[in-house]
Amino acid sequence: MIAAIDPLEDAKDHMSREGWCVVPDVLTQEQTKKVLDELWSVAAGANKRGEDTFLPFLDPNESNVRVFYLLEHAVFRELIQHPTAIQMVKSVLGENFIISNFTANIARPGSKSMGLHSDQSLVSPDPWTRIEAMNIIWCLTDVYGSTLTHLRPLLTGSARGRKFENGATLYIPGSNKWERRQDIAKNAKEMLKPFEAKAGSIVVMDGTVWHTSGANTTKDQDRALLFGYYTAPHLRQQVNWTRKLSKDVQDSLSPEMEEWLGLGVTANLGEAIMHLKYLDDQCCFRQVVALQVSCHGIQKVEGYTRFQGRSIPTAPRCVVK
Ligand SMILES: O=C(O)CCC(=O)C(=O)O
Repeated sequence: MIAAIDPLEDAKDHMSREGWCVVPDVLTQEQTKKVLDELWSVAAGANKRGEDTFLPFLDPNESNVRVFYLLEHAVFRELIQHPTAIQMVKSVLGENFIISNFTANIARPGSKSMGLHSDQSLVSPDPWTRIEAMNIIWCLTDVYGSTLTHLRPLLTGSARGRKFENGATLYIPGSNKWERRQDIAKNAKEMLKPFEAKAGSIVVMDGTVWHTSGANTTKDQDRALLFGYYTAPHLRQQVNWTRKLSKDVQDSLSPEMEEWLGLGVTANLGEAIMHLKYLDDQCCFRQVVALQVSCHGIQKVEGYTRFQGRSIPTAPRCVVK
């Protein structure tokens, strides 16, 4: 019997080996167009309010259009909690994560590469020994590129006809193993390869992969990508959502989204709640584990309680039979 192929399981497998994967057809053509239209409209609104869509510290010229604070808009709130995206996020970061940022980068013809970086290196110091950050990159246009542009004259047939470089994100294979800045290869620039994907796909990239935006060398094709940035809950978010999201939006959010955006009154209490128990209970816990093994007369009773909208195990209690 031929085993059924689960594309998402394949993607997760690729992810764990390479630090990235492509999941195709997450959005239909129609949905993709709707999101792209909304993106341009949000960008126009930002410009009208005098907000910058070009940041010189990020991009070498104004052909990159950056759109920030997408979560103020319903379409993008839907995307950040899209079930496929969340499934991929949980497969990398586990059940507990927060949303750090959600932005767009439209690389228009003439745009050039930003600085090489890994997303985790932007929010936490080295060594980066485990994955604590990741991006879900929504492709609103096809993205394609080639580091072999110089070979183009040598290509034949359809390969020659193929268009090169609409600014696909460029990444370095194996860079997810670099743990410190001194591990960055001297010839990093020559090692770059493009992520290629069709419009409507997501590229999932863990935060330890070193990458940059590609140069868009086409005459007339925009490359539009959204970057949904998720991290482990102990890393400070890039955006203070409490400050930035309007009251209307904050009031409309589900308890789950409130938690993912870190909008609760408490912030980094997760580990404290999980691991701080009264000393007597901690001693008892050890005893319980020991006694459970020998099937003695004590039971460990574990329950779950809600705290700040979150399910947490209660401290183990002992019941003497
Ligand atoms: O636009 C891209 O391809 C990459 C953007 C990026 O890595 C960033 O903005 O941090």
